Amino acid sequence: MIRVGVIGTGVMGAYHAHLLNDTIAGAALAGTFDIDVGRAAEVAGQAPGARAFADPQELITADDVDAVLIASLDPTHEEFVLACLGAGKPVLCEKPLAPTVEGCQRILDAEAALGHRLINVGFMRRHDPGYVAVKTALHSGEVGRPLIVHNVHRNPTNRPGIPSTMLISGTAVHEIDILRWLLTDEVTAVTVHRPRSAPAAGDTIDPMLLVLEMTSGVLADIEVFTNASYGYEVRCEVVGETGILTLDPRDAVTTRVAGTMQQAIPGDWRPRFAEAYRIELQEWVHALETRQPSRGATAADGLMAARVVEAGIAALATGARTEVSA
Ligand code: ISE
Repeated sequence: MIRVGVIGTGVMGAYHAHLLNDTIAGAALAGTFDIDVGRAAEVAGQAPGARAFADPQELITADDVDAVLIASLDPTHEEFVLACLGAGKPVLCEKPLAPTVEGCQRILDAEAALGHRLINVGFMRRHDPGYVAVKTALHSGEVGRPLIVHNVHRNPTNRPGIPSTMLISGTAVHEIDILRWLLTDEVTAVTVHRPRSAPAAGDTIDPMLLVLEMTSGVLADIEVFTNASYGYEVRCEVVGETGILTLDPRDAVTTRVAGTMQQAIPGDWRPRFAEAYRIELQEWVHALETRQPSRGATAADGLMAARVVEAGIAALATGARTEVSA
């Protein structure tokens, strides 16, 4: 049984805590920490045997915590991941690994100095059955080599006043990671185009369109629109030399009724990626139980994503094509 401590019990931390308690075989929720003490206690209170810690370092070093899941605010990730490495505890950190390239590099160096892998980054789409099927089909060669990848990432609403850079660091970062993984390729340069913004976006630049150049010569575009009103939607289409691969919505049922053809659209990412989150956690726990490396994203993947995000943020500010730092 892997006893997991969860740091940060906001939306995602509480979601993971419930999965660990109810669904994941071989795991138990051992404890929680949150700056909102009441919230940490509430989440721990739903799992028999779990307790709320008053101090995150205490949770990380506790004898009855075997592994740590970090879902706290982005700027806290580096400190907590480094503390996990210091305590020799495996850690699954929600994206981003750290908000800056330098922070990710410090983490990578600390893990390398330990000599064995302890870090996983929560890029859950790598575990989504739909994305896995697209990757399998692509690598089977049935559509030839990839030429272009179109991506769409839409949320119904975003927090008012959110910095425009967050559309790259918090939203497009999922596509950035999935493109690297899907194509087994690296991003070399980013350009960000900004159309007229939606009124609902206020002062935020939203939507925006990123164009990513890959080492192989593949071009990828990512539409990010976080105030799209109508629902949560993620799309991916790979244009190959001899055919097209399209990611289909999860569990889609089309209803034909009263002269219409309809499909429900989820309100946020949790129903869309429920299976991805479950598989991600289950595989992480299984890998820890069997002492095997898990196939989730590594600290190096977290660093590569941060480099592309950094280039994207610079490209947004200048409007220029920006090369990704090596
Ligand atoms: C959110 O920040 C996430 O990280 C989710 O995974 C993503 O799918 C969602 O669109 C983002 O807003």
